Amino acid sequence: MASLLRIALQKSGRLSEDSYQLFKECGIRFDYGTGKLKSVSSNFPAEFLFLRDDDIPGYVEDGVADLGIVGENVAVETGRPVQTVHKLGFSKCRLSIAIPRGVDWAGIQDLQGKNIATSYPNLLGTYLAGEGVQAEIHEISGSVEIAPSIGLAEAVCDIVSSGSTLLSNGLKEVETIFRSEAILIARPALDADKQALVDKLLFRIKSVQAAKNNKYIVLNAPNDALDQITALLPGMKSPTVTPLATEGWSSVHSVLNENEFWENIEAIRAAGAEGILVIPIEKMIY
Ligand code: PRT
Ligand code: ZN
Repeated sequence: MASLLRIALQKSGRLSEDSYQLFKECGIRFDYGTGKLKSVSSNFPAEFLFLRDDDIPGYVEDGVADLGIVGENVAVETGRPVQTVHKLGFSKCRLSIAIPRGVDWAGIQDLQGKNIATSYPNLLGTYLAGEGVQAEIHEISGSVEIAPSIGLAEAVCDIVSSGSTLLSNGLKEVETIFRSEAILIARPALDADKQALVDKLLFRIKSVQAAKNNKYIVLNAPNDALDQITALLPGMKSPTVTPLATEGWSSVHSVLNENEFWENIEAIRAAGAEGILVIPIEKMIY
């Protein structure tokens, strides 16, 4: 029987939409939605399992799933021996220590002998041990941010994204202990057939990510500034330069990393480029 890659995704939560979108952009179709526990793709040898994120590393370790998408925070906290295959760049957040706004903070040593509420006892415990701080860690599974106001703890250690949850609970962020984003995890030692499917999937994911980070640039350049302008537009190999109908001008096409584009755009314009078009790229194959 041909191999079927089993991929565990969060059923519904902060990782779900971007995970589904990623597979869509990779051209892999499957149904998901209310009540569905699993779904087989109609055009890729993969079966998707919809689970709670906390259970995904365990299912991947046990071989119920071959791959999974989780936050790095969950992968590290659960401590399961799974392999990180690729960082996916979405659901970025940080795990931070926060204390009531009115309390002074001189540094991590201030937590010596204090009570800290968190859903991440392992990550916090490792961090505090590394800093030589002995504190009482209270593991709670949700609404960590209310712990100081109900007298359960003097500090919290929780996931922060915009910071508004801490703010509205009268807390201030004082130390970031871990930075996280969604990652693709795999069961170590997959058989050759499954590994070949993982490689095929990874190739697609990398092409989608490269396309997102790059833009296709088209501009008109006076011929006497071509050397200067093309030097600012390295492209995948080198830029394409074709003559325009107007004497003394050329059209230059290239691909540029989005950050490089913003850094170089003033220099490109100053060199005489006109009619600059920046076009999104759907897939980018190296
Ligand atoms: O039901 P299930 O168990 O599957 O989901 P869950 O409720 O445990 O997880 P979910 O969907 O909330 O988060 C999944 C993953 O998204 C996390 O493990 C993180 O890797 C990542 N992520 C990104 C976040 C956030 N941003 C985030 N803001 N996870 C949680 N939060 C929470 C945080 O706990 C706090 O309550 O949002 C609040 C803080 O947000 P701000 O914007 O107010 O700072
Ligand atoms: Zn969860």
